[in-house]
Amino acid sequence: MKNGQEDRRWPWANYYGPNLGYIQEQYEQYQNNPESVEETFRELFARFGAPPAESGTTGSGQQQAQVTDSSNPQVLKKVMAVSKLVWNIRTYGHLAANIDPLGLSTTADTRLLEPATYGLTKEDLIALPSSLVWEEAPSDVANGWEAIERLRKSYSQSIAFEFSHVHEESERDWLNRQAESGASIEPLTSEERIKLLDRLIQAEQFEQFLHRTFVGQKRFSLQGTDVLIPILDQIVHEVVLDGASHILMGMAHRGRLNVLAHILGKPYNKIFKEFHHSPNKDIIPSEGSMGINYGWTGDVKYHLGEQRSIKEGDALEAKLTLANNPSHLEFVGAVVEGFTRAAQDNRENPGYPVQDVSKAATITIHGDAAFPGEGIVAETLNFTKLQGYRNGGTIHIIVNNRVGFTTDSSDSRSTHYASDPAKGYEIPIVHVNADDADACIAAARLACEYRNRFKKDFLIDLVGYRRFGHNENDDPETTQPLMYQKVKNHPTVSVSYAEKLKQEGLIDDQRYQKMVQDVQAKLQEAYDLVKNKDSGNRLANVVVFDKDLKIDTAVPLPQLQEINKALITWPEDFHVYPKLQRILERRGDALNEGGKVDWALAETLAFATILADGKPIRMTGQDVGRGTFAHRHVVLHDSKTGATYSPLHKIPQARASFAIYNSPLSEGSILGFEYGYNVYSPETLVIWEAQYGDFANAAQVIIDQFIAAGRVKWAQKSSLVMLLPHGYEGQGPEHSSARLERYLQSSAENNWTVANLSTAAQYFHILRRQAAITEREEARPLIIMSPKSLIRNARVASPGTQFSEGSFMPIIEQQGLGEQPKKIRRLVLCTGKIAIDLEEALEADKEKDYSWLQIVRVEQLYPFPDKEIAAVMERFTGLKEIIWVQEEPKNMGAWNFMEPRIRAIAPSKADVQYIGLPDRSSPASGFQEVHTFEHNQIIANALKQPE
Ligand SMILES: Cc1ncc(C[n+]2csc(CCOP(=O)(O)OP(=O)(O)O)c2C)c(N)n1
Ligand SMILES: [Mg+2]
Repeated sequence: MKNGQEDRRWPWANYYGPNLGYIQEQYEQYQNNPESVEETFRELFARFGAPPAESGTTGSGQQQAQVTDSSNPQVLKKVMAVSKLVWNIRTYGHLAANIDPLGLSTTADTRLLEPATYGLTKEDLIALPSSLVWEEAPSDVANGWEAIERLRKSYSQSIAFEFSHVHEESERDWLNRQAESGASIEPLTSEERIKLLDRLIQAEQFEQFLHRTFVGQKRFSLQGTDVLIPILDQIVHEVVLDGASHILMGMAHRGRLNVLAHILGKPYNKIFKEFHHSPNKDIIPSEGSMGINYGWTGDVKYHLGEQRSIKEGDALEAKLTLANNPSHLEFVGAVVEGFTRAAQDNRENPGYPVQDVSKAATITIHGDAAFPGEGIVAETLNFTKLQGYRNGGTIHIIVNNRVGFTTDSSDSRSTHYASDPAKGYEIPIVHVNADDADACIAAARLACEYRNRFKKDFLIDLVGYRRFGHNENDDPETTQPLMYQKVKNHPTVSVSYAEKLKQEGLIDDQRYQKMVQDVQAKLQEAYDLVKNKDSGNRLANVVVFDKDLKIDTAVPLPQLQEINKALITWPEDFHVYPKLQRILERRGDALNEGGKVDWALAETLAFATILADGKPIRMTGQDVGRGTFAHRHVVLHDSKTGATYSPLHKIPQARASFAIYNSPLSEGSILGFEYGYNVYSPETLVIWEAQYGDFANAAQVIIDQFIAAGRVKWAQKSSLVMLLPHGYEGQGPEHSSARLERYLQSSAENNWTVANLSTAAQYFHILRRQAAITEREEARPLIIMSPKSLIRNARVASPGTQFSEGSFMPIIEQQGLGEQPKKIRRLVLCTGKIAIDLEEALEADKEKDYSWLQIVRVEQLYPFPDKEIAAVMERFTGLKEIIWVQEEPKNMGAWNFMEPRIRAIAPSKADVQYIGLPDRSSPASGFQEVHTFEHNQIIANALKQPE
């Protein structure tokens, strides 16, 4: 391959002798004064630079047409015009391609591909040497006209190339050469083509069998884009040959059963059994929702994932995974990217994990309506170059059936192609006609070759149709009558491909019939296996673990002190920003007698001790290196060189990797990625921090569909930590509430832990507890309402002994109150920042008699610590009131969750009441004074002695 440097010189290749001398003379003049030469020359020089000192060669050696009088400006104009034409063929040739099996597309404006548009005639082009027009023209291309014809054909067949948005010249060049020379898209051998036909028959017969056997059941058939199966065969085969030992796939409903059967190797009988098991999920509630089985709600068959081990020859083995998927289209893409990165990272040693992109490959399959429609797609494509998220190239396939449910493409996107969003990320795109199976395999090969060579994403836009309605109960003719008139009469791809092979003499009809019969027999055999048997149950063996996580998380003080010393040590030539250095060095005494450890140091100590236990950590989120509240500082920046340094990479105690990345400004894709990373590397403590807690609602789908319910739907374990800054401090509607109520509403079956903490030591212990369970049966996500101003509040800081003794406490009783249990009349229950506000108010009024009051901080809201709270209530025999006090409005915060739970354990003679803001539609006031007034009132009411 020639490099880009040489290519830029090509317009001069045919100038020699006096003509070259003339051009050189013109160039000299141009250098002195560009206006002094003809415009044509100006353009040529501006574009291609200086002509060579000596004449070049044509390079191809074929018989060339002659350029007559190349010094003539008219001729040069023609040359320029040809150059434009060639450029536009490479850029827009796809517009004239035959990629539409049904011929539905309105014809595109292809004038840019016509010589006449540039004032060129056939004769003009015949007069030009082919190599002037197309420098790599094969030897059988006689002249410029033939070169243009051939180039146009290369870009406008049933595989169409769209590469001009790839800015990297060497890559674009390589891609164009592949398109023009057919280098990676060589024709298949006869044997390969017969095998391909067999796969198409399998894909089609599988759907037809389901159609006949399970009448009216939804399966979201692949028919119309059946060739997806051999495309995936090819990609899987190639990426394994390229060294991937993990292949991670994400896809939605369309064709999923077919992919499960043929790519993931899920046995036909297992799939048939699932059809038997549940005739119509729409009208029969799942077992879980009727409360029959606990801990396993399950999911519909076209959402389930699968894993398979595959072999390529004797030496190569790979694990192929299709991710479990919710209905919410496209979100799984981010999760799968996380799987891949987890498979590529080596986390065994201190420092950042060491990534090997060749270890794992991602394939994500999209719908043509969903790809441009769902914003999560762009968020996920944005990973491609980011240090913390990139994965060496995802292969994307759009299963483009030209319709989304009942919506035409013209109503679902403003772009020409469904794939257009990928252009912004410079992802090469091929559009390929799903009826041309050979071209589809060529597209798959090109995708793999590109990915392997450049370690970047590639997209295949597989343009086909949908044979039935959105699902098999839908009649598509009511909404797409014209499309379906065509579909009805359109032969299936296996039939048309068989015809092609028959015409080419590769098979005869007898062989074809036998191939079909063999596949049908296999399907029937599998069906007979399950037909008469009890369908069995699909319930996974999900153990519902104990809600209490009693784990020793204390760390001896000397060990902590040693780690603390190492944390404020950095290389001598590293210049920590002086102001920050003073702050960090002050941490040195925190664990000594009389010292206190604040929130940030507690976190760093938790991280350091977790790393010392050999457990890797990955933390991401917006600005996490420093911390939104300028408190974390686990990534230091040299004030002179800008170099970065993380003490957590260098402390001698660390025995595993610590990954910390500032994330891009997205929540959905990032949270999805981190969830995926955690699922695929269960040994890792993965932490995502929201900038403010409420921004997590931009990732609501990931929370609801994956984090809350992944385990009961798919037996998919996760121990992801979400840090959500929460607390009412008068910052307005958006920066106050992390929407605690949303997490509590989805709390059930011990699906996760929800906590709102009031001391640094509690944070230390809960992080260590979480790290201890990541690989255990008890693993579950942890949602923390994390502090903002409390980060610097001395009341939250904890003495060293609280780290070296004890463990996480689900509730904390207020120090200094409740000393005479019998006198207690009111028990205040609360959580988080308001507990600190109450403590401050109590201290401000030290002289007052509070013997009638106790305050209990509910640090772990879910699982609800009923036993612990009940035990407190029992001690207070004269209890009259139990009051839930909160800073949030009544319809938000924890009240709705707490009320029935408190009532269930409250002594019958005690009243259960609420103090907090009234119902509100916006979580907090935009006016600081209003906030302060209302908040003070809540505190005052909570501490007001009942009459
Ligand atoms: C986030 C989300 N919104 C809406 C839907 C409902 N829905 C399911 S399939 C579908 C159409 C999808 O069209 P396309 O992406 O072209 O995939 P196809 O079904 O045609 O393969 C819609 C709107 C959904 N599943 N997820
Ligand atoms: Mg579609």
